[in-house]
Amino acid sequence: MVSQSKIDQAARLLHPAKHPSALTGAGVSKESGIPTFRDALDGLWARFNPQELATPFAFLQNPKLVWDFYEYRRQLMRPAKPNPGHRALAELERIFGGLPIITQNIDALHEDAGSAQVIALHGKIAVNKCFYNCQGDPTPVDVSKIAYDQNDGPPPCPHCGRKMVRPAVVWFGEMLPPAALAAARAVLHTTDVMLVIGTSGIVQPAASMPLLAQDSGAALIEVNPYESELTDRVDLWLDGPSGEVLPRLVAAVKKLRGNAG
Ligand code: BV8
Repeated sequence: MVSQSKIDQAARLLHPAKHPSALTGAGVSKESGIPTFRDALDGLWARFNPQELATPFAFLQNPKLVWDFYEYRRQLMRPAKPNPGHRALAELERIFGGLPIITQNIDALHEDAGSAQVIALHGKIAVNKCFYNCQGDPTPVDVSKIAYDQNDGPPPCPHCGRKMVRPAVVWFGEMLPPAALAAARAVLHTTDVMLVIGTSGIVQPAASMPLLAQDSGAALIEVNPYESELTDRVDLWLDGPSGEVLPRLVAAVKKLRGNAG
């Protein structure tokens, strides 16, 4: 359990922030029942490395395998609800009058929790598109409107007919959406305190973002039960689960603000 003195220390660091922000990874959704990337996915998928499935090459090689991998993860994410960690971040946004969240997650749980300023670096798993972007980048496809054999791999694109509809997420080896990158970069230049929550700090360019913010003068507060690639660079490490730590951090900030909230 993270000590109250460390929570209070983090609150003193966060309280005076004029432009607080957050960078989140899969760990913030762990307590919503969604396995992180580094967790061994259970059953069939324990045999595969997600990083080898989340690439355009894997999809070209075996569209059905990759499509089924995402259908499986959609099944895991569909019932998931925001946890107290997501809700605490939405409350901090209300307390500070704004708190942009740069997220690596594709589960949309920050939006579901009420956060209004979410920058989804890697897209959203609930959205699909034509692999060839045959009508322009991106060519969204609503698969709920397509009758297709669910055992037969990806549905056909309603425009070009090719059975290469894919999740609208950023795969390894693919560029991040320019609009998301630009929005994230604007945050990195202005933020004065960044919460770095539930990320191993391995995947680029997301993993460099806290360090770029720090170079621009931001203080970094990490929330993660385990050490990450960023821990030795942050100003304060709250070594506990975000669903437990973040609500305590909100309470400590509110206390400093005389519960004005
Ligand atoms: C790019 C969407 C330019 C898909 C994801 C060679 C060739 C090509 C590229 C590269 C290369 N070498 C390096 C690269 C760059 C590559 C990369 O970073 N590779 C890594 C593996 C080194 N990046 C890219 O390819 C990016 N694009 O660079 O374009 C380019 C283009 C061509 C050639 C060169 C460069 C695109 C990266 C985006 C990939 N898509 N997601 C999908 O989800 O299926 S990334 C995916 O993995 C996630 O979105 C997330 O970003 C990442 C997993 O990281 P985390 O979120 O941190 O999750 P993780 O499981 O790792 O950690 C969880 C953490 O939570 C842990 O620390 C744990 O302790 C903690 N935790 C656990 N419980 C809790 C908790 N924390 C709090 N509370 C808890 N309760």
